[in-house]
Amino acid sequence: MPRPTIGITIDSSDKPNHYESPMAYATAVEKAGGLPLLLPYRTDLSLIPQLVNLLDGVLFSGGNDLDPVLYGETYHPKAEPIDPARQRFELALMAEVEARRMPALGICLGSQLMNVYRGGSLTQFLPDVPRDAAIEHRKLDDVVRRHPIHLDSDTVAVQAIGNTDIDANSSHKQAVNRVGKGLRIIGTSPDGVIEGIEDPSLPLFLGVQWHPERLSDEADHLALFRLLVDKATANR
Ligand SMILES: [Mn+2]
Repeated sequence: MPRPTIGITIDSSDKPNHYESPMAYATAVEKAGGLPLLLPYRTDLSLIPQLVNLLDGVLFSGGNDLDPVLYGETYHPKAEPIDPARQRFELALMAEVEARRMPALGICLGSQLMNVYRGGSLTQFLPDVPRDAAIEHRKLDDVVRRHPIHLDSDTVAVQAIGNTDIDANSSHKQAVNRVGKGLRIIGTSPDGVIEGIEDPSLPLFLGVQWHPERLSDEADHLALFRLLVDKATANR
């Protein structure tokens, strides 16, 4: 049987007028049994339905910071703004994917997009938020940090991973604040930062704040891509 096709959103490059995509996303999808297909965001929005016709599932990838005007704020001084064209495209793509009940996995920015798309808000800069035994969630000085995440047992993520407690990487300064409509929190770090959300009423609408694609040689993290591929297979 042919593999399910998983669309992967992409980013802009520091080089003007160039797209960029960390290879780890496509590699993880392929390793999990999917056929990866990169989605160029300068595509006219009217072509999104035709693009989605090609797909069985979508991976909303990482990137820079959403425009906080979407949740009634202005950019934090430390913000690294997303290309507005990418934001526009991905919001329209998410609406199409949701309307079709197509399986979707959001990673980092992708999970933040899911929350903001549903009317939620973000904490723009975690170091501003006082909390007990605060963990550094950012990648600083090229040091990749890891921290535990506790996942709710009653979630598809835990069914797929087979563990409620995982060791995840952390490379983010933002996180979900007010949870969007129809979403629920599926996991938190020991200092209370929201690390995952889902809409349990859809076949798969799951967002994670960590970067499983960079850990696809670890079973707990590859499991999320297997989940996306399995749901995409079941849904076509
Ligand atoms: Mn984290």
